[in-house]
Amino acid sequence: MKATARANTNIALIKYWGKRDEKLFLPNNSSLSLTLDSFFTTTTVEFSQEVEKDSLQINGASSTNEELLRVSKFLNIVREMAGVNTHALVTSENNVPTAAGFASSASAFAALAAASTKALNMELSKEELSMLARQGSGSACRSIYGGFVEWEKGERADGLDSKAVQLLPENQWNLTILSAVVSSERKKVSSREGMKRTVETSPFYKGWLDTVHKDLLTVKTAIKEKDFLTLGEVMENNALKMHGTMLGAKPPVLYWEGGTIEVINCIYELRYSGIPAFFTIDAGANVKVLCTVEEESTVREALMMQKGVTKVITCHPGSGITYL
Ligand code: 2P0
Repeated sequence: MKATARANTNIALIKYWGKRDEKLFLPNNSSLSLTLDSFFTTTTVEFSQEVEKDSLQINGASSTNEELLRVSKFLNIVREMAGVNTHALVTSENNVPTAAGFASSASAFAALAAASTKALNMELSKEELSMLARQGSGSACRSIYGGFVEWEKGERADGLDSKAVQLLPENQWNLTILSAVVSSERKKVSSREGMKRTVETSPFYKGWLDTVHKDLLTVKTAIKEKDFLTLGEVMENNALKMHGTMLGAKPPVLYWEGGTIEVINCIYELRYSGIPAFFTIDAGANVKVLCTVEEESTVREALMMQKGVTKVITCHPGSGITYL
């Protein structure tokens, strides 16, 4: 009745932005990510007849009611699948700066899905686990696997074909992602609210949907051919298009801060000087920079010189879920 699992976060190279079903977390577009090795969540779930309600501790402290509610709702899905009604004690250790665009919910719900189902001796395939994790947070479905991962959006209304699949294991292509921290503040607009507002009010959202599939196909080929330049160019353009759609929303959704622009300009300058590095930005102010392992220290030094950058964290491709 007790199990522990660890999941890494992932960074979307082709972004998920917008849902066709909010309850089941079904996306409007397929997305593609790289699982990282430096940010992870370790979660222990213990189902116990002795407790009358679920409890949640995050990094040694009691969670907020909102966090507990989200976890309980997720555990209700697990309990229903397993045919039990026992409550659970959940403890979670996060080394991800929460809600600063580092997709902490991805590692959190992937680890929770893995630990809770293991605790109940449910034997789920990776695909089933991915579909379960998706119902806690969309991007979590990709963190079940290591390396390059595609979340196939699916067509079905019941979501049974909306799942992640691995495209290339983590040990097949070593690249570097440098996370430039420009803010550790909790963002003011959640991804959930940001994408909902964009879908409902941005006239540019149609343009996003018209081009994202082509971006995905191009990146899949680039991964197959280990074509770094194409991967970087399409990834960067895809992120800018996602942020462009948000700026057209009413009221606008702007996650960037001064440091974000500084890092963007720094990457442009590196490229002018012949160093291939590309950026991507999630629903937050921090910037992730993709470069080759050979250029890692040069790019890192350039990022550290930026006034608005407080920290640079080096990541490489990471593994999927592990049971501890
Ligand atoms: C992604 N993001 O593909 C995109 C790009 C942020 C920008 O998935 O509402 O926490 O829980 O499904 O997964 C962040 O959104 O949102 C996200 P929900 P989630 O990584």
